[in-house]
Amino acid sequence: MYKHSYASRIQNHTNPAARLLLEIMERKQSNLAVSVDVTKAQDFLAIIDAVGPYVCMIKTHVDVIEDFEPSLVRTLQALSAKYDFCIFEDRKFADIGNTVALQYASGVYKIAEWSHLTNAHPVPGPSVVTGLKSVGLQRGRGLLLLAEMSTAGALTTGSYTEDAVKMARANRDFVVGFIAQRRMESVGASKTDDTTGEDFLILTPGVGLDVKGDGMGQQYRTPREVVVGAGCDVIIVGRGVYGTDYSLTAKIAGQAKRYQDEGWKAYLERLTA
Ligand code: 5FU
Repeated sequence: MYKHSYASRIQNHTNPAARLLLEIMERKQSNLAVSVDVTKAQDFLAIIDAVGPYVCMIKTHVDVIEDFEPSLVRTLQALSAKYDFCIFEDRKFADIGNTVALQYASGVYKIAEWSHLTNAHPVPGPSVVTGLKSVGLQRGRGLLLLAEMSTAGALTTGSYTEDAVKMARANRDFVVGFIAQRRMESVGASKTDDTTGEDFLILTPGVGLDVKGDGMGQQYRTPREVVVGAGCDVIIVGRGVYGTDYSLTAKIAGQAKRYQDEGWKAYLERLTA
């Protein structure tokens, strides 16, 4: 059982984005990230306004927003300061170093300017980290590698996952952890997760209290299964929080509080088990 508290782990990280996330989790007593996957800027902002008090992080897919304008990220940054949450653009970079550096810094979205954390598929090899790091490190940004996905039949297994962990170990100033379904410290190590002396942030999508899947390959586990059973740090919840009617902001806020409570209760259970 991984028993290190979020507060005690701040000192294990030099990366400013990793430290900020752990500080916010402790301050707000929240290990909940809400993934705001909607296509209208108005809905996007209304959901963030509703869930803001309950989350440590807002995860975005900024490229699905149909009426995107640069001012939207400035509003997002203002909400991040108002409600005290980190921003994680779930971009899943997966190209050669030079291209991902351009995609991260430039284009319509200029992700490096506003997103504390982003992520990358390990598939191109270490150069994907080199490219992103050349843009993000100087800005105090952090990277998560996709070591495991939540979908049925995902190819992110075995030696692929092990190689993702190796890539992270070689870049600990910038790679702060993983998108994964369990802890990763013991992967390729002969010790248990809590005795390696390493500290990766484990952010886990595929979390839901009411359903087990979405009919399109997504697989859900409960916050307790993810945090106590698998030792993960941050639960990422999308549709489980905001459903399909985005105008029901009081209900959305209630769901966010429900997931915050469940996630934090599970964390306390892990610490004291
Ligand atoms: F890397 C991953 C993964 O393995 N599974 C995911 O579900 C990312 N995700 C994201 O988390 C996905 O792109 C969605 O943005 C979110 C899950 O949303 P849901 O509505 O809770 O299923």
